[in-house]
Amino acid sequence: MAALTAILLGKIATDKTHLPENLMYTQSFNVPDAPGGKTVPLAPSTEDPVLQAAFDTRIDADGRIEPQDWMPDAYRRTLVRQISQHAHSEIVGMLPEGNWISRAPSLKRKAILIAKVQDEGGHGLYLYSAAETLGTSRDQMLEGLHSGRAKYSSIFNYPTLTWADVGVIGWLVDGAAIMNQIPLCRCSYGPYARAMVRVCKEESFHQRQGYEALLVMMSGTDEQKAMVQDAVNRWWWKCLAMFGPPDADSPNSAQGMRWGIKRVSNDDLRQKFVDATVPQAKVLGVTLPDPDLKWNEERQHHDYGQIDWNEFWETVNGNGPCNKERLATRVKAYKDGEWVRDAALAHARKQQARNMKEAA
Ligand code: FAQ
Repeated sequence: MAALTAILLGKIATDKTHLPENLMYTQSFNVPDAPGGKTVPLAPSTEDPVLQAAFDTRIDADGRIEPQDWMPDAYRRTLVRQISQHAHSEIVGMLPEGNWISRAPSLKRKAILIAKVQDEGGHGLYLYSAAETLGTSRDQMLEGLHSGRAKYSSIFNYPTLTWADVGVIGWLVDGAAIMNQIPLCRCSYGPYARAMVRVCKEESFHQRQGYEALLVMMSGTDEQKAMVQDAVNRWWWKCLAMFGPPDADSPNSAQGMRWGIKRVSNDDLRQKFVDATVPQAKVLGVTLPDPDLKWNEERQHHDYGQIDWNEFWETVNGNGPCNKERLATRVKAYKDGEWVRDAALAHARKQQARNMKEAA
């Protein structure tokens, strides 16, 4: 148990598991850009050539773009798309785990879960704020979500059937989210990059709490162990799909990487996630449900089996098991909160009028 605790704290590797230092938790996964990662030619631009050249120079020098800076329309649109989808994922992502707050097995677990779900709401707020700096309003973004036009992460359209699902979401879903988001801390758009620093710190804690909850269950009864294994079986492939389609089928990747918005490709992040998770599963004592999963000495990576991309696209396009329920819950929450928003606005208007009167 002492060794497990040490691993959990991310401090040491054990002889038994050969976990390299810091491999357990992914706060440290700041991946250098692949050499040649910027070889994609610039898309032909219809923008002002002088402004465009200054923008390109800044991007090539790995500089940051800030809200007041000139930027091509396509760059702005890509950021609004990605950041708003990311924000939607955070607030829809509150729902599967929120479902277990009233049924958490102890006061301690309930308090942790409430804090985690609240953190996810906070991440949504930082991200909506970052997207607003690009000139889009929160109402516009929420309208996109509520009408089904905007996407959010596929992973949140699956049900949380048992308490073990909550632990597995922390371990694997937050784990995959961190793997994807650490490189976003170096995104070329300043407000997004800065929001991600705090988000990643919190997500790392989320992952640890999920893993710790699973470790406790895996030292329990046979039923508890079976419950964890069942949850891992149901979530594993969905987590691999979270990273998005294979690079060859990813229409946005090349340009996103050229602009320094994405830093690491969908497939490379997925591979990193698999490589990091295999030793964690071993420590936990669960089997990852993939008969093709094995270490490839030549590639120095794990090989893994085929992801069901048909299922992924069905889910992304609104036909997953919980899509309708998730969207209906968000729409209802928005409607139910209308009087709070109205009251807050009325209060702000009154305060502003009072301040103006005092200043006059
Ligand atoms: N689900 O060309 P690409 C979290 C769409 S936060 C649904 O590769 P891109 C925290 C994609 O939007 C999880 N749709 O696109 C948490 C595009 O459609 P579009 C969310 C997906 O943008 C934990 C189309 O497929 N994280 O978990 C998915 O270059 C626990 C083609 O794809 C982020 O949003 C998917 N999985 O790369 C909360 C991170 N994958 O827009 C609660 C930021 C792809 O053209 C509990 N986002 N699509 O109509 C990103 O890094 C990128 O946007 C990717 C997609 C990697 C998600």
